[in-house]
Amino acid sequence: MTRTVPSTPCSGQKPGTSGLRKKVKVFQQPNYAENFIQSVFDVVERAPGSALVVGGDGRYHNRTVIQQAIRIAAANGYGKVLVGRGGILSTPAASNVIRKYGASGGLILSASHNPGGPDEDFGIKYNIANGGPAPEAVTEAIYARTQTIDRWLTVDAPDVDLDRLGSTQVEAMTVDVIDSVSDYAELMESLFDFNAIRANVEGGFTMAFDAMSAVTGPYAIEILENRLGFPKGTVRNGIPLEDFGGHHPDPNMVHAHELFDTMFGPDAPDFGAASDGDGDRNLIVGRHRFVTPSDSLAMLAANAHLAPGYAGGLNGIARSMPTSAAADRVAEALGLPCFETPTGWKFFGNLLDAGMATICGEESAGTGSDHVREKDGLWAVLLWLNILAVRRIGVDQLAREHWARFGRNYYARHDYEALPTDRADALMAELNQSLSSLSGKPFGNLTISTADNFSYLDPVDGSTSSNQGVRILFEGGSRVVFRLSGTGTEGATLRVYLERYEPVGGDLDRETPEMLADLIRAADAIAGIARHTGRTAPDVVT
Ligand code: VG1
Ligand code: CO
Repeated sequence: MTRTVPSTPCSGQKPGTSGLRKKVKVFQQPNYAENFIQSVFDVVERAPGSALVVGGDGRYHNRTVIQQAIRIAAANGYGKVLVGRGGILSTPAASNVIRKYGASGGLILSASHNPGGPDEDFGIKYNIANGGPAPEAVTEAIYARTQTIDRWLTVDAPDVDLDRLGSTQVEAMTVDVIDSVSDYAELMESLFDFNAIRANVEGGFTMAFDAMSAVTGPYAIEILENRLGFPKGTVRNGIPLEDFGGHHPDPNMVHAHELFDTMFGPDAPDFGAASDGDGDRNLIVGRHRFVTPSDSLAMLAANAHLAPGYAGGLNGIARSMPTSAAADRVAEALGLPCFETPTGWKFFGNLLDAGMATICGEESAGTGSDHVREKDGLWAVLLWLNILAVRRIGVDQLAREHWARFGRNYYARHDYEALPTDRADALMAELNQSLSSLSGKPFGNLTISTADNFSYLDPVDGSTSSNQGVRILFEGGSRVVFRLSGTGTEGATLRVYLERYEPVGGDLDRETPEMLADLIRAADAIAGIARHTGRTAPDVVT
């Protein structure tokens, strides 16, 4: 029997770059999660009796919200809920399940790379029937609904046993607990040359994969160790923990420093990789060679035809605006269209659906393709393994050959975290006001050519997304981008993206900080970072 629970709107339920993210304590308030889930069901497109996918990254509070979502879905006329065993589905696996089983959408419960635990973060994201994050028009409709909601619907049913595979009835709705890993592993086998990778492993190729006690552990163990033959122990921190072992499950030099120590140590394996809380990000580091995510996108695009799933070539490449232009140079050389979108995977969905782009990427360690509609950490790792196995070279050599052919985009991102929101807003407001007067201005030996605030016109549906970050372009192709994060849960995070291009024949083998030193100084002079925030150095450099 459906029960109507009267409610009133909860403030602050506007989804950010990737869903609604708040502290667990906020989600534990009465009506908070229920209101949001009901608002989703009230506005999204779905036929009566359609299927919904539900799963998360296993963080604290995951199981509670899954049980809430199942009861609310049953009361709202869904015919079926597909849920990963133990409530676990990585973000790319959830995208795959939505597509494979023709679900009308899915709820992905994750705060991605943010820490987990009773005092840390939780999140809910809705993905549409193509398997991708809801586009802005949908997230805005959901937000509008959260502001007027006056009830949510539920049924009185016991919790579903999430640890036992198989079907259960919840009133008229079926709940299928499915194996989280097998569909995904099968998809990977259809895209990559597992035999070539296995042969490389048998020939002595070694790797270390850090699952960061997050969702990719079971996927990585099954694929890397069981199916590809890497020895047991190749996957480190492979058991998903509710608090990720107290760490930030963010695969970068700061939070995955143990992997870095291994990869830059004397006994480094050939290849190192890591993934984030929900499995959609990837870190690639070769023996004594870090590959920036922007470079990884370019290198994967240039070599993707070596994997069976991409043997026919690519339709196009898409990157988010702050991502370096390294991929643009590959697109140009291959005669492919290249798209520049705002930050966040939701902007790639239309391009992928329309067949205009095959590979997409973000500087934040997100890479993916048209195989699902999310970025996909293990996919990127497997494409790298496939390419290295076919070319029979190491990461360092591949990178050097790439730069010799395309030039090198030295790149770094500086994050200033947990800033008082008013100060971060003041910095951005002043910067925006100064844009029209910046052209032609010199900063040290750099001269600004143009400055603007990025606005995106979606070539597929004609929608416009404005205010997506300030771009300062210098003569000669260097660039600084400023934007505020849309995924944090404490104060504001300022992201400063720094990029300098060295052409073929230039200085291709230098250290990134020294190559970016002038740009770092210019960025502070232009935006007044120290003046506004009192900070003289970033908290995190990636
Ligand atoms: C960040 C990244 C962005 C990414 C988003 C979600 O957003 O910059 O590239 O798509 O996180 O990734 P923001 O607004 O904080 O800069 V995940 O792995 O957290 O789903
Ligand atoms: Co993520």
